[in-house]
Amino acid sequence: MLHKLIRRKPERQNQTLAERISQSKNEHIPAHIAIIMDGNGRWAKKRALPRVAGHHEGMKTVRKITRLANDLGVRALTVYAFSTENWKRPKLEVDFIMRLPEEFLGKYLPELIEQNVKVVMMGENETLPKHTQEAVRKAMEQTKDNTGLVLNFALNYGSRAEIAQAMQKIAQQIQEGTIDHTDVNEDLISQHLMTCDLPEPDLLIRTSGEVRLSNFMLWQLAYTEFWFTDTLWPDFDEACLLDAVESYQNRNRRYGGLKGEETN
Ligand code: V07
Repeated sequence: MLHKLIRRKPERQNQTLAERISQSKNEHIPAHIAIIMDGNGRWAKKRALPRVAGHHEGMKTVRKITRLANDLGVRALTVYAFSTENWKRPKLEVDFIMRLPEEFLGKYLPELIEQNVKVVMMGENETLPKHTQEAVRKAMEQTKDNTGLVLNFALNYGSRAEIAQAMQKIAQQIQEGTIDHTDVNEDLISQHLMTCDLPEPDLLIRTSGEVRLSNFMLWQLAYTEFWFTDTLWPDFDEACLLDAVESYQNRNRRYGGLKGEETN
């Protein structure tokens, strides 16, 4: 009893990053983290910079967070880079954003390869600019055999469209007679989503104070823990990711014995 009071773990906020990382690794690490990277425009506005400066800074955050997630042993990291709604933004802003995959990969693909990261994307590829498609295609090709973190870019992605597309594929198979309508169950639907090769997200992070899903992974997030923060995406750093992971681990520890009972 007494030793618990005297030899308490140091407060996590006073620990160095390295200490927090190694402590987190001793506990259950979320296998899949999904992130809605919000607040790039607001970050720029606060500095009287153009919105695109915020998107550019946000791109550097993706690199930073990928490196830490991989180091922690996270298996998959999905980042919402561009939604089907984002086409409504001014054309010049969209044109700039669509150059970011090339810039990101031009700068960071060598280190992603070095870190054994596998790059994949989900979303409607065909309506992206050709130069964007080509950059992403090359990165996926060059990293396809990597066995470390899967870095999944949601690019021109919308969850309802994804579900509708899965339904079309399933309906077609029923019509062709390769499956029966009674074969349609949760597993079959999951297998037809763009995330069919990934575990379901354990942790969803949304930055910038917005508390909604915005058509992101609606099916896949059914049992996911949510972490919302006011931090703007360009300001989101290693300590912020550790805050989210530690909170996930605390919840897990608290409810660990009650899986499937009070947690649903
Ligand atoms: C984008 C930066 C992050 C904040 C959110 C909006 C802007 C990295 C990529 C990317 C995508 C595919 C890929 C490699 C990198 C990216 C878009 C926007 C469209 F293979 N950041 N980033 N793509 N932003």
